[in-house]
Amino acid sequence: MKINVIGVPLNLGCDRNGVERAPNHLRERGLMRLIRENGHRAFDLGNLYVPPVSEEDKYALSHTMKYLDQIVEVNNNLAELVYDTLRGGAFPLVIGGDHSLGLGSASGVGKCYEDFGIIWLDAHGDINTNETSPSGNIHGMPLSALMGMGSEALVNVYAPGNKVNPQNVFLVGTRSLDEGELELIEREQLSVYTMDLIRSEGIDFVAADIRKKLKERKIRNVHFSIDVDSIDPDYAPGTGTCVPEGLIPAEFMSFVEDMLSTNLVKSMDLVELNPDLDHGDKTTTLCLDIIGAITKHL
Ligand SMILES: [Mn+2]
Repeated sequence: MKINVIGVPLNLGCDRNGVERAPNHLRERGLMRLIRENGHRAFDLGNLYVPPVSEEDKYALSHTMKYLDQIVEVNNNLAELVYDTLRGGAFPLVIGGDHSLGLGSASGVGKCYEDFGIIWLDAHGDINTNETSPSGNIHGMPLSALMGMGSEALVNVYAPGNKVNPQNVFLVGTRSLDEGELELIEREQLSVYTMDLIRSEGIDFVAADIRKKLKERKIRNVHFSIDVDSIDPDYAPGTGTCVPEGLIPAEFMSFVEDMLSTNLVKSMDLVELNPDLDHGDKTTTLCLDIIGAITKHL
């Protein structure tokens, strides 16, 4: 398969330094070689440009969303690059950077496949809006914006209006939700597979249920967005918003392989690795293992 690696050195969505170093950090530890060893034609498209901005301008455009202007700009460019990659018959592998980039990558997928679904593997919901977000950090808002909720500036990135039907969204590994997010889940009847559910029913049950729903809803294309914080902090400490009681790596890998075995996954994000917060190279090594496992099954 032809794989285009797209680096997004974006930290404005989490408002914390370090995560922007992840794409190059992974490259320096053999990212491209690893993908090619699994038999793919892999191209490194480099890093997207992130406009410089001073901290005192973080609320320049909005008093509820930090760095709105810059994040919209980066996501608009990312969407186009993902769209072009798909149109060119390649698989976009987007390396973050913070999770606000999910808005751009899934928007690019949505232009290519109108009826696509999203699997969001994450400790958090990332479905706050600018009105419900306790922090104003946009990395907590991309998934609601993709469903057409919240700030118009985010909803209308790349193309006007919502990009994905809430029925086609699957949250997995969830264990930290804000009040507004809980309300949105209830209102939209979102498919949420919490850690509590995974602990009681097992990760294989969750994967089977998602496969069933993908089939029932006739979803033939999936964007798979992976936040490193879905994994338990004992194994993946190098990320900005750790939440205890996460997936152990074996469960994580099993779920990822199960989803890839559907052959419906057309693009992926791997986000929120922060080398500055890592214990040695523990989380980086795990991320490389994950990318190895992903590309083995593509
Ligand atoms: Mn996230």
